[in-house]
Amino acid sequence: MAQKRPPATVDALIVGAGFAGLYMLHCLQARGFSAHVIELADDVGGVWHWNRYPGARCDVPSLEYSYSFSDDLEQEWQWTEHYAGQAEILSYLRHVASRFDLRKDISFSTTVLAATFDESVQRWTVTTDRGDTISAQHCVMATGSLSATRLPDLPGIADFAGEIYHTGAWPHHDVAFSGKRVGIIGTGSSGVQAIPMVARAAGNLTVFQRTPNFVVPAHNGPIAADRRKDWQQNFRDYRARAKQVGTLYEFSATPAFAVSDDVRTSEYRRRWDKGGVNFMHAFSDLMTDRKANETAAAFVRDRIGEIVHDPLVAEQLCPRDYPIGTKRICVGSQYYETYNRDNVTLVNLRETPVTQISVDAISTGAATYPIDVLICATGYDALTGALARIDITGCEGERLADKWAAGPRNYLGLMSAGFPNLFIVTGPGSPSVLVNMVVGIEHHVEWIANCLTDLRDRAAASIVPLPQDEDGWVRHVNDEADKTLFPLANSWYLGANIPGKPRVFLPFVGGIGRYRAICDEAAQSGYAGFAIAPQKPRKDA
Ligand code: NA7
Repeated sequence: MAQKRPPATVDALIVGAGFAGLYMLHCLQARGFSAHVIELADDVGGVWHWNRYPGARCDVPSLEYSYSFSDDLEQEWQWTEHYAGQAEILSYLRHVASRFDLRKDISFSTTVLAATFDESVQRWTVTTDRGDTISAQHCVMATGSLSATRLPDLPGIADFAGEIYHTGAWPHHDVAFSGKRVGIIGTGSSGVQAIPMVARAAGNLTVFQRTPNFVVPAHNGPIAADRRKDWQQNFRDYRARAKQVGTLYEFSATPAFAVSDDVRTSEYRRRWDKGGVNFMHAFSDLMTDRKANETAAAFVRDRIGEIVHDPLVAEQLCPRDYPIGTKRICVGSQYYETYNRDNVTLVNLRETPVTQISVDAISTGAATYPIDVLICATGYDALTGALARIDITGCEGERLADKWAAGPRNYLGLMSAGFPNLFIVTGPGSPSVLVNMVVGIEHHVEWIANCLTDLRDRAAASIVPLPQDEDGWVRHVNDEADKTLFPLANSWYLGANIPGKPRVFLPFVGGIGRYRAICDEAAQSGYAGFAIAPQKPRKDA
């Protein structure tokens, strides 16, 4: 099918047609800007286009993991389950694209290769793999926080001759598991969701686990009629609160040791029985006090011991060397129960690392496992990976990749000094993956759209953060992380999953409410911390 080509000149070029890119396009068009989206995939959806692995679903409740900008959309779209599956979220995004007539301004199946800032005209020149060259006053990177997939660098993996899939780049055809010997590497959120589904379908399943994760039950199901009615009547209040807190969990103001052991355990039990990430908000100090955190970790380990029949397997599944929540907590359905199945084997790679992958098997020091289908649930180059795949060059020929070689540097997570008119949605230095992504996205998109409108009103050519304010923000992001337990885990929040990636805590842990206030203040103060350049008078004027 012939693809729509981008215009040669545009006010704003947006990269990515997921939740962020679609809303950015809608917002800018509503304000009278010319805007165009370049999207790698052949349709909208972002990560929900790619993550089609069995069991893929969002672990933020669907009523909240959706746009709040349109009351009509809110009322007309009916989510079926408390936690929506991938197919339903993708249908929603397709519906949004059609309802707001967005596809006409999206070039699909097109990869942005490079973006270069031309200081003489204060514009970006963007090139694509289809030979397009676009001149844009502004560039918005809506490239996703968890979109740059990563295969494990295990010896011999390139020799494997069976079917091999990454959960984040799943094929669009059905994958047949029946009677097959399936191996899965990785036990993060994606592995935890896929493992029970694949175990039911496969001949046998071998799970290769490097680090066990804490998994709380989802207890997913249809949205109850009274819940739906309550949401439809009160959604404005709920959405307003979500803008301050992210997801509407039951946040506790009580420290873990302010209550008796019995009261604490029954609170964990109540939240466990209810399901979801809400578990992590049982007490106010779980992410700041190691001993408090350990009470929650011990509760989950006790549940693992109860659920998993084989005590040796249960022990292998128990995380012991990092605080709960410092690697992203997983939400599962029948995850631990799956290890009671006769056709499931757990291999602990800490004890017996992979020594060789051959054409049809994975070997560890202790055994060889014949494999027909290999699933890599091995995660992403988080927050910076998708940006790093584009060759971005700012003022004085500086490349973003070089500037960020020792860790990302930006102001408010939104813009980087030396790269005028380049905006990043939910990137490093913003709350990003620590809050409901859609809440974060709506905030960024609206801030950027307001900023572009202010610039137009002032007849300004460009905006760029000041280096000293950027330095202050980078320090603040690190200081905030250091007040928490997060730095104690080797997580992708710190880039620890990518060999050679600098160990820097990437998202802003200070909360979306505080972050929102800081960004609002920057805008209301006339963009303190930024330099705004006027348009140069035209030669013919
Ligand atoms: P994650 O959370 O990064 O999980 C990746 C898993 O893969 C994790 O268990 C890793 O172990 C494991 N892994 C990665 N590389 C290897 C190698 N080389 N050998 C063995 N095991 C490996 O990615 P997900 O896709 O599950 O989830 C990402 C987020 O997407 C999720 O939190 C949601 O927000 C959506 P490790 O822990 O590094 O030892």
